[in-house]
Order: sequence, then C-alpha cells, then structure tokens
Amino acid sequence: MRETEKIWMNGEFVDWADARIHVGTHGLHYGTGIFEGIRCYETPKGPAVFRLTDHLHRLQDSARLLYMDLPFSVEELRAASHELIGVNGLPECYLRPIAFYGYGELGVSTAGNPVDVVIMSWPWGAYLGDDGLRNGIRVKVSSWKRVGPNTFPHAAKATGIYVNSMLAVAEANRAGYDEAVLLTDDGFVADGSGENVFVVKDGQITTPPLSTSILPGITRDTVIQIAQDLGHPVVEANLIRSDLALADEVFMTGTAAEVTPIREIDDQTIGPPGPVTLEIQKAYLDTVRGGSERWSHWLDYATRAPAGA
Ligand code: PPE
Repeated sequence: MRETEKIWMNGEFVDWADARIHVGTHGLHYGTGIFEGIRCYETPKGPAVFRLTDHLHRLQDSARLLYMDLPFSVEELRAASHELIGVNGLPECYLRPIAFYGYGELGVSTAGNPVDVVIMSWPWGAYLGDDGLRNGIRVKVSSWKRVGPNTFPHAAKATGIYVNSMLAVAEANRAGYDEAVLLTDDGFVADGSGENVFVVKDGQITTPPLSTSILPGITRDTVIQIAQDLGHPVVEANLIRSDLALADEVFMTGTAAEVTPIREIDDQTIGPPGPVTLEIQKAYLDTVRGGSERWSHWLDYATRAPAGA
C-alpha cells in the first residue's frame, strides 16, 4: 500500500510509521473489530467524500451489533476524516476507519478492554484492476458458503467475518479467477468477497435481498437509486447460481470495486461489459466525481484545503 503522512488514532494525528498497537490487542486475537471503506474523489469543487455520514452511520450500526461503545460520535469521526484528508493532502483517497477492542485483558469476553478508533487514508486505484473495471473480470462461485444470519450479524462490517471472504477469494485466486461469489447455505447468491452482485436479464436488473447474509452495501444502495432514476428499476430477489451463468450482464458493486463488470462466471462466458452495466458504471463514476446535480447531496466536500495548498 502507498504510505501517507499521518494516521488518526484515538483523536490524535500520528506519523504513519508510529501508528502501532500491542500484540495483546483483543481485536487481533478474536477479530473483534468493525470498519468502513470510504472513497474521497477529486471533483470540480475540490475533494469530496462520497456518502461519508452514511458510512459512519453503518460503522455505528456495526458497533451496536458487537456491543461496542464507540468513543467518538459520527460528527467527530466526520470531522476527523476531513482533517486527515487535509493533513495528507491527497485529492483522491480511500478512507479506512476501524474500531476494535484494544489492549487490556485476553480472553474472549471483551470486558476490561478499551475501544480503539483509527482512521487511515491512502490512494487506492481500481480494486480489481484497471483492465477489470474496463473489460470485466472472471469470477468463480466459491465452495465456501456465506456465513448465515444466525452465525454472524452480517449487517455488521466486522473484521472477523472477513475470514469468510478471505477463504473465498483465496480459493478463487488460486484457481486463476479474479474474484469469488459466495452462496448461502440454501444456494442463493449472496455477495462477492468484497462486493455486492447485480444481474441483468431481459432488461430486468435483480440483486439479492439483504436477507441473503449480504453486507448492506452503500454502493448497492447508490446503484439501486441511480438505476431507478435512469429508468431501470431494480428488483431485490433471490438468485441461484444458474441465474448468473444465464444472465445477459452481471456486475459487482462496492466502494473499492465501484461498478465492476463480470465477463465470465465458472468458465461460462457472459460477454464484454453490456449496455446496462456501462450506463450504470458511467453514471456512478460521474456522480462520485461531482458530475451530477441530482445526487450532489451525497458529496461531502472537504472542509480544509489540502496541505501545501
Ligand atoms: N459485500 C462485502 C462482503 C464487502 O466487503 C463490501 C465492501 C461490499 C459488499 C460493498 O459495500 P459498500 O462498499 O458499502 O458498497 N468492501 C469494502 C472492503 C474491501 C476490502 O478489500 O477491504 C470496500 O469496498 O471498501
């Protein structure tokens, strides 16, 4: 990763190299952390963070699901995010707020541990590669199932749950694919290791409902609204594996992945990025870079000039 100057840790800016934690940290041992992934884009009116408060509200929801008291409010974390962007002076960056049970007592119970909160920011290009964003990626349905709703509160973007994603993407990558799609135990399409999934068939766009153990993606919500506005209503309905293979178009959404077309699933050709995918991808990238008046309320403009400006 590309290092930047400062990291915000529990209310202070520390040098990148000094942002350390103790090896006895509870979150390291038991995966008891929650996090967010947010992008800041360069726009004609300066850097703007996309749907910042929505991401921070999801962080708060994740905390609640892990019985965690966040020691900072959404407003404080919003201000800290803007300050960090200013301090690091990057017009475009990815923001990674993370909160975790810290150093105090080991043992699975979180009693006796503080909650530490950190925000990192660094430049992060196309998550699945520039070529993937342009020409589409090759995906494999994972043999690992998405954790069920009574195994893990999937609405929480919690660190520990990502072992599920890590196994799926490791399996896919080792078999030569770019990304994995996970199914639920019942065989319904859930999400990618770090993205939500959309299918286009005979002009109808469908995405799995929140009950299929997916992360309630903010990009998913953005795309549903943008697509609807473009005259493509999105249906939230269960999909099975063969719906992917027989689709006219399939794409994935995520803060990191943005709108990434899928050109092949399990060695079945879907084809190059189709017209609906390209229309939505363009509208999404225009929106996040300030090109749409209609959705300008989603842009949270930096309150401070970048360092050195
Ligand atoms: N599902 C999963 C499992 C997931 O991790 C993400 C985000 C999404 C769906 C899409 O959510 P949203 O970003 O709100 O649209 N994955 C984040 C982390 C990726 C990583 O490798 O780290 C992201 O896109 O930032």
